[in-house]
Amino acid sequence: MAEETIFSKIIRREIAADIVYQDDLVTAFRDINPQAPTHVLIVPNKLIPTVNDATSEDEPALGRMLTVAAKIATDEGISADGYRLIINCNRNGGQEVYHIHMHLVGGRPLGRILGR
Ligand code: DGP
Repeated sequence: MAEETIFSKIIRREIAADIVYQDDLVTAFRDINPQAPTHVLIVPNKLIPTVNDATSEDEPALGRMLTVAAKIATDEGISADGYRLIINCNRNGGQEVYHIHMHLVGGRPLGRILGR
């Protein structure tokens, strides 16, 4: 069994977070250290540590993460100008919290995909 992270406690509302969306499969909440005017994390309610651990059974939740991202972008008023969705995986990907999460970042021009 993978070890729970702080995100499981946020999903269960045991610790505070600014939750902007939640349903049976996913939860979305504002990043504690925002990198742009909009910075929301979208996570599966089920603990899946990394993209490497995702299985075909997880596809409904993983697909929901994308459609919820689009909904939140619309709610935030950034869908027309655009935004970026990022999932980091393991050390070289810069993953810090081992519960899959998609960063939804926008509200300003983000430049090229990889900073140097
Ligand atoms: P990553 O590097 O992709 O694993 O990003 C982890 C993100 O999680 C990072 O941008 C900060 C955010 N984060 C970490 N702990 C908390 C927390 O307790 N609450 C919230 N809202 N965000 C957190």
